[in-house]
Amino acid sequence: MADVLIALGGNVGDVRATFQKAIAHICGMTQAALVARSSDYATPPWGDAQQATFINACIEIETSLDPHALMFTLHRIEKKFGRDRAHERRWGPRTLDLDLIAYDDVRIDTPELTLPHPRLFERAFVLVPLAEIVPNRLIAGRGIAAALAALSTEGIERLPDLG
Ligand code: PH2
Ligand code: MG
Ligand code: MG
Repeated sequence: MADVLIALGGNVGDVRATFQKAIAHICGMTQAALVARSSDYATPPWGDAQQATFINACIEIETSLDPHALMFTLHRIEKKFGRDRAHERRWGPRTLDLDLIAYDDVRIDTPELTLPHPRLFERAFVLVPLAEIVPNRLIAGRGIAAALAALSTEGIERLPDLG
């Protein structure tokens, strides 16, 4: 079984409800066990400021799917929740974004998939939820808390559990 970190994001629709359902689909469709789930966070939009606040979270799963099969399944789940890759703009609004952040300590560099995620260490909206669930995990030899210390977390707000 591989230990996998996945980042969830979205800013269209009832994103927190989408996350709950998407996590169930991820576990069901990838024969995965959910090891940890972060809180949901409201985060200022990154890359393109002219859009609604995002919700972000991270999960840790254990799965036997290989990285490409897992990525393909995550794309299918995005589509199921209304994601339309053909008509969206880069860094723009979306219902659901599922990013493969790390897959054990595997390194992959292909046009379809780069592991670990190439922009992970630039994004507080990924590192804050990751720090909550895997504070001591090293990714590409870097600690999450140390990477986070170099970034601004201004405007990132942990949301109360949905109950
Ligand atoms: N995703 C984007 C663009 N900008 N900003 C935040 N805060 N969170 C995201 O998940 C995000 C973003 C496109 O994938
Ligand atoms: Mg993303
Ligand atoms: Mg993505």
